[in-house]
Amino acid sequence: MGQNVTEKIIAAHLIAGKMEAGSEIAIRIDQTLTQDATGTMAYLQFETMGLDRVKTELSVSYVDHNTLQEDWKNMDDHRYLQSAAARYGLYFSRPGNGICHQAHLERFGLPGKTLLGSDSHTPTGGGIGMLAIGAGGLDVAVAMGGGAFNLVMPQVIGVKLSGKLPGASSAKDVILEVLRRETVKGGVGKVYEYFGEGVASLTVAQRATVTNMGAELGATSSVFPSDEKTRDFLADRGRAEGWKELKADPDAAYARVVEIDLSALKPMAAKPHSPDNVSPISEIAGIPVDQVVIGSCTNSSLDDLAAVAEIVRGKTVNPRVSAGIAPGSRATLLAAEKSGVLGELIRAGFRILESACGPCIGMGFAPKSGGVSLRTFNRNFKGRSGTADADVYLVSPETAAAAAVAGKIVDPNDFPFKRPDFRQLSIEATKVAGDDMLIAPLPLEQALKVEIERGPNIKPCPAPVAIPDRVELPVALKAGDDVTTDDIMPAGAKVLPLRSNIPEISKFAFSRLDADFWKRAQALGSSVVVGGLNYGQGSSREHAAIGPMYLGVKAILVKSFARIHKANLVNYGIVPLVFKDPADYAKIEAGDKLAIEGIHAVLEKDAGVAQAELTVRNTTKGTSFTAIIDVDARSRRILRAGGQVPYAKAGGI
Ligand code: MIC
Ligand code: SF4
Repeated sequence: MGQNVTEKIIAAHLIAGKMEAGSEIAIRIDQTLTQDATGTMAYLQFETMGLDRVKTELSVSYVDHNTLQEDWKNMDDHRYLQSAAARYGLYFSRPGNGICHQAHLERFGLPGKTLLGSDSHTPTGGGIGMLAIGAGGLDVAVAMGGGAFNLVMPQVIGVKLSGKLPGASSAKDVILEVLRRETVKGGVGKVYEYFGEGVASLTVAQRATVTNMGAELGATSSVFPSDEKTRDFLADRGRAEGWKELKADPDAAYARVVEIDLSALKPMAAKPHSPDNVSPISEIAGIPVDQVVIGSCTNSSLDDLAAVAEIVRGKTVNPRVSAGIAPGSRATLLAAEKSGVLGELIRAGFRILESACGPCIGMGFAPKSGGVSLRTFNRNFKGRSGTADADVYLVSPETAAAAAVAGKIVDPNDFPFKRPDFRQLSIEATKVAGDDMLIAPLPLEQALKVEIERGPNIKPCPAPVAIPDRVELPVALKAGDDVTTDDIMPAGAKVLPLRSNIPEISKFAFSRLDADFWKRAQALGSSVVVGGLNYGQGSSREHAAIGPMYLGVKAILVKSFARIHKANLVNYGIVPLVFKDPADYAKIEAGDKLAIEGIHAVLEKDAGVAQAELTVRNTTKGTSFTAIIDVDARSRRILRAGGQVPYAKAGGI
């Protein structure tokens, strides 16, 4: 039988395992990317491997998250990253060059390659036909060292596109429709592969919007075929030789097919506080808007900025709206300048923010208290904007622009609109932007002489300790469904500068849910956290595992996990447990003590997940129930060793 695109890329990179959905596989990684908020930990871990140079085809270290330099901390991180890149043979993308996913797509993305990135939106690369996967920094460090990436062979879901986007409907509306149907839990263990005649009408930038926000499905990745549009994208950037065609065989199969008629898509929004809480704009039209922000790795291409400029042309941002734009990359910013798009935006009253993550990660531009903010971003979890009681709606650039002018949510089709084509200008701007803000890897002899700069903000990562065979753990916190990594370890201007300092950042663990968590957990010594469905959705930040680990959390017991967070827990020695019967969740209260025995024997069993059951006794209530260690046999060996670093040191692969 024929293969789909996902299977073709995996087959070409398979090191171990069988390509059967649900089996453990290991794949070779061609490229890696890191960003500054996760990068310091990744390079600190890479340093402990004792290698002279990265072993990938290409590795890039980006600085795009922590660009607010309130004091020396972020700058210390940047300098550490720059010197580590020079020392170990990586490209370094200087702050200002752009958001990692946008900049990587434009400069390094190649169809058919594998990319592992320490950021959950790494699947942006799927827009150009890469198999691009988000992971914790430690997994990326292993890949930089030439190690395989271990994962469960995903189910491949086909998304069949037909028709063409009408009027002011946008790529964002495609992914919002997928989220509406599939939900934020729907994608766990899956790759969404787009196919059908509708694909040809979408530019690579539009495809990348779709694959980027596929992360919100909880999916392992999302991917488009590589076709003429992909070739044009590469050729426009002087990289035509990197193109190759990649499409599913005519008899390829998908586990399931989702059909979307692009011509029937209307502008939509994800309402507060979840990316899958999607409604057509017609149902929420009229809601007064206080803030509009265009940008983030989802919607910050020249196509996006130009669409906004078209809608606001000759008009002014409504007096009740504070509007901002953060272009995705320096090349985009230059193209916007050359094409007159930037001038039109400035004239209309947009505030121009730097080419970085900025407001998406709560780095400035927080909305007013109780305010309504329309953002072209990918996440609207409560409080992520920096304002706890703000209502954030995720929309397309077209919808955001219309609201900026109208001062309320309106259908962008109410405005005269013709989608502009600035391909030629984009080509010129790319040439002008060049590689000036990218520092290329040094030759080995020079690299070996580089001294790594370690300012006082750079603290080594504390080592995990293996779980004992028998534990009695008090429940330090009982949380509900859909706990996000922003709940477990918030970001924002206050916390992000502490990403390289675990003892300090740990004080913010679970602070969104309970400000005193860190004190209580520390006083308890060892503890367990209980949660509901889809625990750990959102970001790849391993700080959401390292922080709790540092505070003595030994296990997390929930109804289900999000993929990347579960892998991060394993890497840092925290045991991920799921209730065999979800009804047992209701029988536990915060403060109860849970006793588990015979943990080591279960961790040592070499068979599948079904073998990994444990009896948990609630010694406070005098009840007992079954929990499952919800990971494959290799991950159980890692847990037995106390985490990925001790496992690798002991020769584990
Ligand atoms: C995010 O969007 O939450 C981030 C910041 O980009 C994260 C990474 C991080 O927490 O550092 C992500 O999505 O992985
Ligand atoms: Fe940056 Fe936001 Fe994209 Fe995360 S989602 S990489 S914070 S722009």
